[in-house]
Amino acid sequence: MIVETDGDRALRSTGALDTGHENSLQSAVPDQVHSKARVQFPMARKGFLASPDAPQGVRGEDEYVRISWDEALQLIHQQHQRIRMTYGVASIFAGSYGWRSNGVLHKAATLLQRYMSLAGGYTGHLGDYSTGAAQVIMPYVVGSNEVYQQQTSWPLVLEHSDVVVLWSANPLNTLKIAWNASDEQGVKFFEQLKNSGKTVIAIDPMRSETVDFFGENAQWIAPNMGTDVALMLGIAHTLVKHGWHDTEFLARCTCGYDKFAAYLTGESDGQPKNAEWAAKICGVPVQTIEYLAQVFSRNRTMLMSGWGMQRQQYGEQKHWMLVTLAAMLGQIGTPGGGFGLSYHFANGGNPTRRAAVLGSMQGTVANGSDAVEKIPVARIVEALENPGGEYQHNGLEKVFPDIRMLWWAGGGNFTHHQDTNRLINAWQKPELVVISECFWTAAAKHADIVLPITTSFERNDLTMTGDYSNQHLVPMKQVVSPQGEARDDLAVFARLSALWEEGGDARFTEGKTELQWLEEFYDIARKRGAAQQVELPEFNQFWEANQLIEMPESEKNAGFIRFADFREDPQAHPLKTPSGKIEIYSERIASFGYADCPPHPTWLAPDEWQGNAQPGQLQLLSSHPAHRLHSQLNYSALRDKYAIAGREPLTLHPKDAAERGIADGDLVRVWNARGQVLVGALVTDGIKQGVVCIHEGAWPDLNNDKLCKNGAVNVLTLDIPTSRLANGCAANSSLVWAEKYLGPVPVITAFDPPASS
Ligand SMILES: Nc1nc2c(c(=O)[nH]1)N[C@H]1C(S)=C(S)[C@@H](COP(=O)(O)OP(=O)(O)OC[C@H]3O[C@@H](n4cnc5c(=O)[nH]c(N)nc54)[C@H](O)[C@@H]3O)O[C@H]1N2
Ligand SMILES: Nc1nc2c(c(=O)[nH]1)N[C@H]1C(S)=C(S)[C@@H](COP(=O)(O)OP(=O)(O)OC[C@H]3O[C@@H](n4cnc5c(=O)[nH]c(N)nc54)[C@H](O)[C@@H]3O)O[C@H]1N2
Ligand SMILES: [Mo]
Repeated sequence: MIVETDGDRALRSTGALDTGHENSLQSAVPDQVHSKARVQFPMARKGFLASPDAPQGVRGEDEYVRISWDEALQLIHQQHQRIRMTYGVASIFAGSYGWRSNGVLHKAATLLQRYMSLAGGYTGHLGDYSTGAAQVIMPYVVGSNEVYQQQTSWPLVLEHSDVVVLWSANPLNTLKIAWNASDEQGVKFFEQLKNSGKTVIAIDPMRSETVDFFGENAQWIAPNMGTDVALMLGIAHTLVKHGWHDTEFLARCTCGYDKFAAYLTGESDGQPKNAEWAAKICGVPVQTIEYLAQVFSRNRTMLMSGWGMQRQQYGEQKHWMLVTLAAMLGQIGTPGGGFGLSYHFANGGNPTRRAAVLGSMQGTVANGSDAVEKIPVARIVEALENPGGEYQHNGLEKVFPDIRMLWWAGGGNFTHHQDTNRLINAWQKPELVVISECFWTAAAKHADIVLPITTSFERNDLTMTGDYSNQHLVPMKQVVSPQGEARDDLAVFARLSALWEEGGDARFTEGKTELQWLEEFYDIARKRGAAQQVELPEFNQFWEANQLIEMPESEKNAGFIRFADFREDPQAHPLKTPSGKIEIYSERIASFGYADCPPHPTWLAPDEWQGNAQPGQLQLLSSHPAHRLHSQLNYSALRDKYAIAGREPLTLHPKDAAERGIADGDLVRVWNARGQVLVGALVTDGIKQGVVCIHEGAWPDLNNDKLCKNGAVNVLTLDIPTSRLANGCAANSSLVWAEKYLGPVPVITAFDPPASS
């Protein structure tokens, strides 16, 4: 990004890479840095300050008091020591999950863990909210996670694929970000695809930004939410019916197909999973299912899948069945055929460069401790509710630790976690909650101590673009001074390390300043680059120049085909599965005996879905927002691009709107037994009837009636695991009611700092 400044304030920002596609998220820096929602000073909750050993009051209802940095850090240090001594290492939760800000040095959660590793360990987390189900099931099926791996290269897709299927994927929107900086190349490839005349099919209950982008060049097929496994089974059955499946590939490269086939034909349970059966469940007509089977099997077909459909109850089944379908089509390992689970994320498929890759900050100090315990990331509330409780995870018997202290740095857990009201109750349990934040998020407003942190524009850092491509090495020079009393996470944890033990700060920082760290990470890149004949200038020269460096292309990588070696010779290049082949039936998963994760892909009806909705209930989709990164920038002027009647939009079908007397632009109350939110109606035929969408990421803002004035979707979502295999986030599995809102119109207070004295 390029930021213009007058030395004091950030004035304007734009993307540094000219792609011809505006990325709205790159335009909001001035709003971000100078927002009135910034935390200006260290603050403590009144009821906590009154008796820190035995905090009083209710988190979320209390006033805040300004304190000095010294007071804040002393208080944290004393309580951290007390709690660790009294309840043991596992009582300290530092599994702080979240997207933080970009950069190889100022990584908030990593720095928190580094401090905790010096202090003797902590409870951390397993997995993530993004691909909770897919990343656990895929290793059983193909021996690798697939969701965070380089994809068959785009040039090959453009050359060889005839059909590209976007299954639960909205790349136009989700490619705006990457875990590193975005290399911004993905949309260009989708543009070439659009202009190529190839068949593009989008399978999504919502007509996404991507479907709109393709316009007449894509077919949009809208299944009921959560029913993709049934749809895929219907397609698979049709393949078998016509003998269109690739028996040679199945025999040579997969194992367990026969057991799955018995289920598919109904031999094992009496129910053939034919197109008629599937159509009733997924709401896609029989002819369309047959058409898909025909088109997929007669053409070179790439199934590009996003992740929204696995962020659901039984999410594990989705990509297992997708891979099974791809195996039946027999095109895995061909240029342009098979499946890919990361074309919509981080510009997967943009070929990897010959690159000088930066080093980065590590979460453990020398001779430090690691996490002593890890809980599946999306089970945090269950853990708080049920200390000592036994649970299953991925074939293991586990026990929830007794968490007494929680620290979040770089994550927005009050927006990212499901069932906010349940979270707020569980959140009262710990003895100390610390939040390191740039903004007064809902989590900050439910903390005991809030520490004001710099944004990435107030400090120096480095990054690569492209999680897979390593296309550029980028300087991230400080733009403005720290706002208010904000400090870097690095400085905060170095100071706390000094309080923890003599010389702790030197142990934490290894005696290096910010710029010395950056020089070290840069020198690692220089060495790595040299091994690939990529030369970088000296650090000082690079830093002075303040220009990104583009890495050279690699012809070899531009020809990368996922699973090509395996396809050619499965014996010589086995997968890392027990059989070395694609496992359509998994003996290992069978051995766990989980009813919620059977040993081959299976249609399981969710607890809350269209099939058991009461009259008037709608399925709730919470896809990722176009003009935010989750909760980040919710306060910014980008809001004008999406707000309806000043609120978070509720996308709903004209028939669903008419049945409820709701018109476009009306205020709507959406509720279920878990909570209620206020939103603005966006009435459009761009969504499947019976499904409504509220994008994830609006900040919770509950009034006295527990009505969320700001439309935070997780007030409504169900907090259950995908299954006991992965324990992933299952946000997209909820039913809601909706009605036109006629009550007094409350003012949004989400972005106001809390009351203080
Ligand atoms: N209903 C529903 N819920 C979902 C999802 C969904 O699809 N539906 N998606 C899930 C997914 S995939 C994800 S990844 C999560 C995302 O959840 P998060 O990653 O937690 O979301 P962010 O809003 O990016 O939160 C990052 C926070 O870090 C703060 N921050 C930024 N930089 C710094 C820094 O340098 N230091 C410190 N201390 N703080 C910083 C920001 O101000 C912000 O509050 O949400 C999940 N929740
Ligand atoms: N602009 C922007 N980009 C982002 C993010 C962001 O917050 N903002 N977040 C980033 C992060 S952390 C992640 S994990 C990724 C998320 O990437 P994804 O998980 O792929 O994104 P989602 O928007 O949750 O879902 C993608 C599509 O799946 C559809 N979908 C949902 N349920 C179903 C279903 O049951 N069946 C079918 N067929 N389709 C379904 C949704 O309508 C949506 O269009 O995006 C990343 N990119
Ligand atoms: Mo994510």
